Amino acid sequence: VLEGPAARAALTRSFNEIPVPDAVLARIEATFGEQLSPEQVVLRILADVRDRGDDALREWTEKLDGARPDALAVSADDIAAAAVPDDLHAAVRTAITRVRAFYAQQPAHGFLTHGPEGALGQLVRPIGRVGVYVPGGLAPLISTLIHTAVPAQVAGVPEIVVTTPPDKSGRVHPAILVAARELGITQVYRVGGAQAIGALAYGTASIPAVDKVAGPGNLFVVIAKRLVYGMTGIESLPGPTETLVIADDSADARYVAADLLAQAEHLGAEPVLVSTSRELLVRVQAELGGQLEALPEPNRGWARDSVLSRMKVVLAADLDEALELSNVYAPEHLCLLTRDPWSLLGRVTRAGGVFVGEHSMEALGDYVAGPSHVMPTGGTARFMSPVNVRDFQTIISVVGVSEDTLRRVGPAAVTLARAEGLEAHARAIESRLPDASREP
Ligand code: HSO
Ligand code: ZN
Repeated sequence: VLEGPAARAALTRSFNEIPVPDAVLARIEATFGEQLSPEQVVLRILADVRDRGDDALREWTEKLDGARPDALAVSADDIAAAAVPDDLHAAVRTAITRVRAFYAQQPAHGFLTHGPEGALGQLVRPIGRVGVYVPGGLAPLISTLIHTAVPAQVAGVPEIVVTTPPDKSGRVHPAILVAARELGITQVYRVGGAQAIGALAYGTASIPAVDKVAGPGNLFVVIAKRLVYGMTGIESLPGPTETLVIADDSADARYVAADLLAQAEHLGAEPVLVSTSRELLVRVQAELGGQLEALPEPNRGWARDSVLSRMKVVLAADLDEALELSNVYAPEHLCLLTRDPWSLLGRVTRAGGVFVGEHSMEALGDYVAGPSHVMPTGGTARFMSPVNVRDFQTIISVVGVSEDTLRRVGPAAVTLARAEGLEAHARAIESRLPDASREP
């Protein structure tokens, strides 16, 4: 249990390098026969996809995912035929409806002020083609497709391209295909990891290059997104998940433990518990042990790894200190399990999402609450936001001033242009100014 300055130090992140788990380094060595950094691996993969297109995608998929899909594109017939049990199909629809209703409320319009000044404003336009990365591997994240594609659709994006890693037999989970069909998405490709990001950035014979790539991924996906940024847009860098729970003595230890474990079962997750009550910490510890043992495999193993290797437990002097530590950490998810959770909201300055009270568990937010579960991780909540409508739009500035305005402010522009030594700028302005307002 950490306290005071030690707690602060443990929750302060380093942004000089992305931490690389030992298991990842071991896997790189096993795959490549030499110790490369994740960044070196990603550079190799990206260059290969850029140079050799689909052939490179097939080879990396075989090497890294152990699958050899017949075709990279999922056929229209396969998307049309995908079927899941009725309750799952209905749940997919519920999630889509609720996420759509949430983003329909996001103000995302431009403005154009007409007046004696003329007109100045901003046009808002949807991005043309967006690539959505849907993590697969251990858990096929059906909800991630919904939580990324729906805000893009609300923004007006006309074309969405989905990439997701295939399972060992080369297939995409039918529920991902059902969700794509419900969303009206027709382009789904069986490719994941850095190679998928490369395909979306450069384009290949089968996969079109996109204007922006969105969606969470593992360390390799995050690094690939950083490296292709500029060639294509990226929405943010969502990576391994983390949850910080603030609990006081009134919190129900069963819920605190359940919420920590819900995120701990994501591979590489970092659960953090900050409490003002030593007594609660003791109760949560007992609950965690019991609930962990009760989980089925393989989830128990994933959750245990997160709890044993990354979980942090902090005893805070009071709720003020708890919030201060949370703001330093800038968690992807902040869960408030306290007597009066709403009273804390005003002191939250850095987090991807805040989950207020025991009815608003983060796991609900992962699926059907409304806001996208794609949120900034790794402390990037200092400068990034959850996926939202604005991520999928651009702004175009509009300048259309009146002659009157030109006369009034033109001379200042001429002066600035000459101060910058840019004579042609000065003359372009001056040529439209009446002699009287010209500078001597
Ligand atoms: N909690 C994860 C998202 C997710 N959970 C998808 C379940 N499915 C990262 O925020
Ligand atoms: Zn989750």
